[in-house]
Parts: sequence; C-alpha cells; structure tokens
Amino acid sequence: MDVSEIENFIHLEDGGTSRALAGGDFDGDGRPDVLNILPDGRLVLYRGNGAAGWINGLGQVIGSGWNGFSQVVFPGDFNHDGFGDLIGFLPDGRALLYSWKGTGWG
Ligand SMILES: [Ca+2]
Ligand SMILES: [Ca+2]
Repeated sequence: MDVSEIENFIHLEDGGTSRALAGGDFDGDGRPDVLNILPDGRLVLYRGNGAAGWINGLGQVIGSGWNGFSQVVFPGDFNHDGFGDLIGFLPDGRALLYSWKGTGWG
C-alpha cells in the first residue's frame, strides 16, 4: 500500500458519479473494507488490511451493472452469515438484498 493508491481512490470518488460505500467487514476477515461503484457500473471491493491500507491494491471488480440502482447501501452483515451484504434501491422503490458468500453472490 502506498499513498498514491489512496489518492487514486479519492480521485475516482471525486469524479461525480462514482459512489463509495463503507459499512464494515465485507469479506469476513475481521477487517473493514470499502466498496466503490464506478461510473460504468462496475462494483469494486477494496479489502482493508486493518492498518489504513488495502490487501488487494487498487481493488477487485466483483460485479457489474450496479449503476442501475438509484441508491446502494452497505449495511454490514445484514443477514448475519459472516459476510457483508449490499442493498440496492431501484427507482420504483424496491429494495434488493445482495448477499456475498466469500467468493460470489448467494
Ligand atoms: Ca474485510
Ligand atoms: Ca451477510
């Protein structure tokens, strides 16, 4: 981890339509993580190393099409299975729960 990686990440967030989400431990390793939705809809996971840095450098793309939601929140482990979850709100008001299972969506 170096400072330039954090600067890159902040630059993406400042791009206007990229949305960063923080809510806790997404991958179940006990260290807080951050998610970011890029303007093209890719969902990127930044795994925190517990010491103000990342385990996986510039992040790992774990999904696509996430720009179709009017809002996405990262509530932490919403269904209490040990992995973080996401809730996407559609423009018509429906809320969809996405449950991460460590290697994919369950
Ligand atoms: Ca983690
Ligand atoms: Ca969960």
